[in-house]
Amino acid sequence: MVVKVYGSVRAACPQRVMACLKEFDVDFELVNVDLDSSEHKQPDFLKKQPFGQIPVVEDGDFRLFESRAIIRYYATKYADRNPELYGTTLEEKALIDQWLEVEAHHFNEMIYTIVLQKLVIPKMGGKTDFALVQNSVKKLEQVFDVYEKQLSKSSYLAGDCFTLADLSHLPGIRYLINECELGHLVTKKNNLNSWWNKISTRPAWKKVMILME
Ligand SMILES: N[C@@H](CCC(=O)N[C@@H](CS)C(=O)NCC(=O)O)C(=O)O
Repeated sequence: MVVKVYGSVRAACPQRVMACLKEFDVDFELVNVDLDSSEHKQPDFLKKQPFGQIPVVEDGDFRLFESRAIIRYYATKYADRNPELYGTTLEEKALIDQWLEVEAHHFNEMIYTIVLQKLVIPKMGGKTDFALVQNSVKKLEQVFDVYEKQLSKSSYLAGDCFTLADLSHLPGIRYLINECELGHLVTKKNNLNSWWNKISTRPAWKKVMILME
């Protein structure tokens, strides 16, 4: 049965899920949810996701929301297809979870503010708060200092192979580089830049980028 992903191909959180499904070679159908017309706030959609956000997946009778919960679910369900992605020992899994939490609680907040201020608010006719953007950029640079140091010790965030922790960063960094003109935050750091070049050229992520086009 084909997995249904309710979302939008341009939105970061559904992209996280799609990248994961592609890594595990899971067939899915993207069911477009039109954010511009607030389809995600309508009663029918709120039955699937009570917070009115994308993505949601439906896999047969099973329904799940929260993109990071979804990627953990599929990495566990299809672990035999790619065991490294979510680790094989308790410690490997714990380190991947640690960096997934860093992504969710340190990195994502800054990306969210920058994208909101630089892209979403102007699109809705509002004005960018440049002081807020600058503040978020400063905090993001501090987060990237930590990443740079970590990536001097291992090729990927949670060790020497690509895992969910790296995958989870793909949509946010793409926004930073391709849509927010802040690519220099990545390119000026050697380890961070070579990590980005490795993770963003994975076939699974390239397939998500093709869907976007
Ligand atoms: N923690 C949630 C966040 C979901 C989220 O923020 N989705 C965005 C798109 S990337 C959205 O639905 N934005 C519209 C809104 O919040 O009204 C997840 O990871 O699934």
